[in-house]
Amino acid sequence: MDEGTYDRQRLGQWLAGEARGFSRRDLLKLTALAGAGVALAPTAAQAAAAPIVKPLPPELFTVFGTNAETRWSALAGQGHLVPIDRFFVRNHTSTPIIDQASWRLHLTGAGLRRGPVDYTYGQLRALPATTVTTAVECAGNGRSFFTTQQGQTVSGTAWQLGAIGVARWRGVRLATLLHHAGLRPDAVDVLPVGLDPNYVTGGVDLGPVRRPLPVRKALRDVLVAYEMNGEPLPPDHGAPVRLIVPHWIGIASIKWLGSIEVATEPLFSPWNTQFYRLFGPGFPAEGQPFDRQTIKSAFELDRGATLPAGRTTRLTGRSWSAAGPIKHTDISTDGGATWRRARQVGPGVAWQSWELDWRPPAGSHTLLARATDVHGNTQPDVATYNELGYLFNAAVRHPVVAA
Ligand SMILES: Nc1nc2c(c(=O)[nH]1)N[C@H]1C(S)=C(S)[C@@H](COP(=O)(O)O)O[C@H]1N2
Ligand SMILES: [Mo]
Repeated sequence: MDEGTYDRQRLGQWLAGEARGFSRRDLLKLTALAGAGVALAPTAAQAAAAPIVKPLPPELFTVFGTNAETRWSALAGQGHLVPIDRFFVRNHTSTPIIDQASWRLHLTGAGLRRGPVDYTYGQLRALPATTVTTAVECAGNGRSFFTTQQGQTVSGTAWQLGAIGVARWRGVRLATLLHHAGLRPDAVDVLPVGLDPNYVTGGVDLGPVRRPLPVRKALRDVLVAYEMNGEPLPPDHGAPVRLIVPHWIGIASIKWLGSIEVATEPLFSPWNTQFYRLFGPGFPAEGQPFDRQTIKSAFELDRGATLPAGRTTRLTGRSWSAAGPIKHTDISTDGGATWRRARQVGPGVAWQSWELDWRPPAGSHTLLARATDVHGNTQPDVATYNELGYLFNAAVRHPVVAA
């Protein structure tokens, strides 16, 4: 069964009340509360903590409240991986500091024959390790372009294109832990739960950040990760241990992992019902579920950057697709009137770097990059509108000035 089919089946179960965790009635109740304007003060933990621990110098990051996106100009001249000092951070509340020595990962639930099981950090480290180079990308990456490029109103963090990073993650396959704990054949969903403060929004405490995923995906390629780019996972990226769910939207990759429930019935949380569904014209009233990221490209340049007029400049950037490797990227330097194919450089793992030489005449110019992956997915001119501004995949108009 493919991911889309499973999501549709699960949606049917949710609508029929055959699911646990966060029911359709919970959602309706919440929506009514929010409409009544009930407000909750942030908890002491939320109010006191600095949302992000690492330095966020303005040449590397643009900060939005508890979140920080990478400036694409900060990736020029960098290698294939995004160094930790410039990797974007998306926090619903704030980065918790967790004591590695007393930390445990609890595996629980009716889907385990030998559960519940607790793992210490040392026990995880002693299990066979796997390394994977993959992206973490927020579902809302590129969201601001729904408004600035398409004139549409969306809610959520107004990311440009910097809510993505590619790193080398090392850890234990979730499959190894599930089999060790005696995964039952009738297990269907797993629910990873974060140890950061509860998320409070619209006057309601939604509990800890958590989002279920099907056992099928959990067994395929999900990593319980304790290293990032060869270093112990840093606090902002989930220390001591986070999930890495390749190709899926960033919210699947739960940071500060505390427990994983393995259930024999479909599970729901606000993060696969109220959020991270597609709402709006053309979508079902209850929202269309989705899990995978899409296809995008970005120039390693600030928007509005100044380039030397009449001199050859090497334009560089990267393209990526959650569906598979990038086949080619076409570049326009005249607002989409004409296109030239970029030269691909370096490995095409998780994303593909490219470059193109260009001698701009003096004046204002609009650059565009349009990627195509090996399955023929390509970036459209217009992304499909949805109220929460997810999955922006259109080619982004990038203004520069030559002087
Ligand atoms: N526990 C927990 N996990 C979380 C989040 C969070 O706020 N709390 N944010 C999610 C979202 S929305 C994204 S996009 C990624 C971001 O990972 P990063 O901050 O390491 O870049 O983490 C995900 N995992
Ligand atoms: Mo996200």
